[in-house]
Amino acid sequence: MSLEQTLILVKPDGVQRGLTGEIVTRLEKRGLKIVGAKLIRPTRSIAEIHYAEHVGKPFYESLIGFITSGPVLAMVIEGERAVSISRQTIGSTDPAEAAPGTIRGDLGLTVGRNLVHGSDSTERGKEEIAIWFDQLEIIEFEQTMEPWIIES
Ligand code: D4T
Repeated sequence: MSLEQTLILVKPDGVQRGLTGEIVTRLEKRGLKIVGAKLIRPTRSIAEIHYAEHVGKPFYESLIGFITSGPVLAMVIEGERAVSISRQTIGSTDPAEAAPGTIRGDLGLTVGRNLVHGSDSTERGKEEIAIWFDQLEIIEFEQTMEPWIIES
């Protein structure tokens, strides 16, 4: 068992296109559990902290402009190997290269409008959750269906 938490953001394009439900559904159907969720209009300051690793890259300014352009649905998602499983469900960074069946492969076209963010490691997941959520906003609870998803 490797129970993990990861940060998922439905980016402004996903919210504006009315795809939040579709994206949440795909993650939930995979067996992942939402333990925190809120709609936020990101400030430049939170965007700069979140995307600090990309400072200086050619796409940095457009990335910051995009993520602050409208509300995002921020979620803490928990489950068995939640980091890698959610990234697999999300698909490759560039939707043009993302496999059909993934969120980006089915719903996206270009890298600058790739709909959703997912932490890329468990360590990074912890850091990103701390950027976007207070501990009190994360609710630990059991779903009775869990034995039907995860073999103990
Ligand atoms: P996020 O962080 O949004 O889940 O994306 P990834 O983890 O899949 O990819 P990333 O960190 O390499 O890129 C962060 C973010 O920048 C956008 N981007 C990326 C862009 O607009 N142009 C580019 O050339 C690249 C590489 C898309 C995702």
